[in-house]
Amino acid sequence: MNQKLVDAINDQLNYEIESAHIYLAMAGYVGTLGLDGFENWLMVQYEEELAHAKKFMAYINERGGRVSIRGFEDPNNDFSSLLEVFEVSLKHEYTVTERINNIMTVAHEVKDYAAISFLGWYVEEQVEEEDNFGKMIDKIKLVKDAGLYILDQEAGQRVFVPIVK
Ligand code: OFO
Repeated sequence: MNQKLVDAINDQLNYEIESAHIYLAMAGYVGTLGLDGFENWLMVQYEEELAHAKKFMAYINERGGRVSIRGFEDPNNDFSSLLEVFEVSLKHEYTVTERINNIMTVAHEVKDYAAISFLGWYVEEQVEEEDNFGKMIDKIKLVKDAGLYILDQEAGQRVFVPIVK
């Protein structure tokens, strides 16, 4: 695989692990609010991000590239509300979408059609990620405090579904 493309995918692999930590910190904060369901929801998000990272890692290896794992800055652990957590998350997902699109641009530049096909999964996944967070923001705004308990029950039902290739 073209080295520029390997580097771009490796960079995103690391960003997915960083994303996992961002959501882990959010889950910790939400747990202190007594919202166990939302804590579960964000822990599922944490697992999803790790799965995204593992999928990138497997692909680099499959294509004969070299993976390089890096460290990253501490995630934010201080928020003012559940709504803020989800608003920050949606912004984060917009950034991820932009990053995936940029990798797709590199894949097109080097005419790596296999990588274009592989990256298509992430393009679709980002549509789902943005939708998940966007809808939850709408619901949180709608229900206010009384309904938050019911929404917390719903969030508690979220289950991590492993990626099937
Ligand atoms: Fe891996 O999509 Fe969210 O960050």
